[in-house]
Amino acid sequence: MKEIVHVHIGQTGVQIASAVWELYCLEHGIMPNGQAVDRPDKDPGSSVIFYPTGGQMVPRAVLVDLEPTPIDEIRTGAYRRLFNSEFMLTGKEDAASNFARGYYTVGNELSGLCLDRIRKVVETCDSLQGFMMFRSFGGGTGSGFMANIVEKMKKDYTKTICEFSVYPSPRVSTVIVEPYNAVLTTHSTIPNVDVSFLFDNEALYDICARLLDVPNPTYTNLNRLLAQVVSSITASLRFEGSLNVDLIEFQTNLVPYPRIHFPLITYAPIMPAAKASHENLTTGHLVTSCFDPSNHMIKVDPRDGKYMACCLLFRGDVSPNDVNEAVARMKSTKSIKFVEYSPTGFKVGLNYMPPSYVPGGDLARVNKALVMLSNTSAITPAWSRLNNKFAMMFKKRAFVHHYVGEGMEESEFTEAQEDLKALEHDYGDAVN
Ligand SMILES: Nc1nc2c(ncn2[C@@H]2O[C@H](COP(=O)(O)OP(=O)(O)OP(=O)(O)O)[C@@H](O)[C@H]2O)c(=O)[nH]1
Ligand SMILES: [Mg+2]
Repeated sequence: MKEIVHVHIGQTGVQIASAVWELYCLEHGIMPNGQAVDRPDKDPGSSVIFYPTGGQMVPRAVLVDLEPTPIDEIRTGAYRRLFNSEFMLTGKEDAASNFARGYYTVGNELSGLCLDRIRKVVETCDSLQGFMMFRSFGGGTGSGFMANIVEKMKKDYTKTICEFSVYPSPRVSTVIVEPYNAVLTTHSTIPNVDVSFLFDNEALYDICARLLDVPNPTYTNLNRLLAQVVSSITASLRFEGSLNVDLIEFQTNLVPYPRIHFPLITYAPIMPAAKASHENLTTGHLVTSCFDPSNHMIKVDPRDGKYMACCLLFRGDVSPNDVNEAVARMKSTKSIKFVEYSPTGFKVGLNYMPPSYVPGGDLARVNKALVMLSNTSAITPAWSRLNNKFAMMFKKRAFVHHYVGEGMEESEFTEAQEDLKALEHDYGDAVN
């Protein structure tokens, strides 16, 4: 089994860790104190993400935040004995929503220690497959510190680096300078990250309100939904299946050009806990739902673009015949356009392990699920939205002095702006 190391950065990264590791523990029969219900050798897949020590299973994970509050919640919460305290790092003050503080000043002080702890977790692995990083684009730590760390990790390791990032929502945003942070971090991380999965909080809020009957979702609601997606992506690395897809295969299939590495995520079924027993869920229904924009984790319309690649990762009670039929039906749908150089386009993964139900969670208990990862130019408007917001503020040089005061040159803003404009064009070139 090839291991993966999770790295959770800033408030978003750390709070997502709570949801993701709660789910991983449920899936692998590990109690909040790290004790396995069964002997670990009965579940070899657990070693992909946990390592055994002193009679308990410990996450192969580093949690780091420049301020203590989010990690202190874990240190005092139900899962306080699960994580190795050495792998939970906190500083004294946050990056105050400022990329430059996360990258240069405050962040740079903690980066050496953080890389050392990542190295220690890597040393628990026999055959490292790659890293999964979690953070927001909008926070100073998520944007700046992540950029700092990942730049150094790229020099130290040759393994795949995937990221799960919260993209600033068009409307639901708590930080004015998020477009700056998002553009600066994308410019800085794009050469160092292999695959980036983006989640837009507004899309997640909408899904909770419309599909899950949670009209006023909290971060916990959003993060639990997000955790099911993450789990479905890593399920094929942890559980048996007839067609398992590993990290390198994701990268090979999803990323036709190095910079075009931001697949769109959709998940199905998204239905409330109360509805489960009334629904007869078919494989065809899962596939159709995944092409429905209302299940997208980022606000874009797939009909606006062309697909370059599409991975369908099924889990649970799904037969290859049903999958073939459903995929053939989708291929003949006129509204789904693929680029000419990728006419077949679909990569399928089949894993036997159904999703786990989280007690008290919003999602229904189901026997099958599908996560679709599609590289499509329909994501371009999401970049344009961000670039326009950046341009509006930068034209007036609004808030720029906060960044310059933390050691950044104004020219970095211009470079980042040009790079992200170029990304919009790259998408156009990739599909035409
Ligand atoms: N999905 C989700 N989004 C979050 C969560 N916490 C914060 N956000 C979003 O993340 C952005 C703010 O970034 P944070 O992650 O709080 O910032 P940080 O990385 O800790 O950086 P600083 O606090 O500025 O040092 C805003 O867009 C929030 O809406 C969370 O638990 N889940
Ligand atoms: Mg913070």
